[in-house]
Amino acid sequence: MDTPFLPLVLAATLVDAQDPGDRLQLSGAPKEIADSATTRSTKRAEVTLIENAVDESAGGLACYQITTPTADWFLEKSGAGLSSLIDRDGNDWINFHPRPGSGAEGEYRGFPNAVHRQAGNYFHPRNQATDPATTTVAHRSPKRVTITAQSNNGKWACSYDFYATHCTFTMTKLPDAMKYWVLYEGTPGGQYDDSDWWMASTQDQPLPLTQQHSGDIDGPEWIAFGDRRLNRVLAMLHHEDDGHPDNFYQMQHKMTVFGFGRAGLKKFLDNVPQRFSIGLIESSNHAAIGSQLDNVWRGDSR
Ligand SMILES: [Ca+2]
Ligand SMILES: [Ca+2]
Ligand SMILES: [Ca+2]
Repeated sequence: MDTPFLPLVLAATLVDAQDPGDRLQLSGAPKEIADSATTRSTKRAEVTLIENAVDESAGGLACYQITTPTADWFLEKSGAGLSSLIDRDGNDWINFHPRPGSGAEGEYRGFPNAVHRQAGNYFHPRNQATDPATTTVAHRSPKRVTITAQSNNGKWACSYDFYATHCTFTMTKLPDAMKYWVLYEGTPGGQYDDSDWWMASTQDQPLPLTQQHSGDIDGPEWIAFGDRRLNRVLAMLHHEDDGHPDNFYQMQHKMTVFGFGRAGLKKFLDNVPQRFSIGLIESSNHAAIGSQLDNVWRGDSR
């Protein structure tokens, strides 16, 4: 151990100079300095999991909290759905709350809200209608956290892969003759505004949320939601293109209702596995969003 002692200021400077993902070797430094530097580096560059978190904005429900450089994610444990997605400025783009009767102001919100009256209601942050699921931490590394879920009736299963840039939801099991959809019911930029906007792979100019979309999105299937106060979007990518409707409308000027494989209350997705990524991108430029989805999100791997 010939490495010279690193003063705290120098150690911190070196950590700040590191590329994301790189670890500084602090052998020889006092343990508390090394631990502090590692914690800071990890928080900036990697995917971290708190297994026993609480989502205060979702009525104190028990959650997994996943912290990444782009977002803080809250996965509600009993329903196995996302209840909050917090950006760097503290805005919650999902904004779920379970209060009965709150409707589009709270209890309807979430992602992916995938199983609706198909041998139960599953993979929705828990509201009064959600049936329980069981979740398991299947993988945990600096680059990825994977949480799997199975409905307690044993008929449905899915997984969530959290990466530094996005989360990929994969439906892995469905019962015979049942169908599902994958929804974003939330609040662009932290609250619904009529001036919030959307664009899609085949819609390169922003349209206000008051303008709906009906029908299939041509491949690559993606949609993005923005808020004019922010140079940032929430994007969703369906990795497997299909011809099923991907409809969007706003509900009561309180939340988005977007669904891959949805028209009205009809579900269309009928096979597994299918993958759906969601995340925040620090741009509102159509080409830049498309490039991030093609070059980064689509290339994620286990
Ligand atoms: Ca907004
Ligand atoms: Ca399509
Ligand atoms: Ca489609």
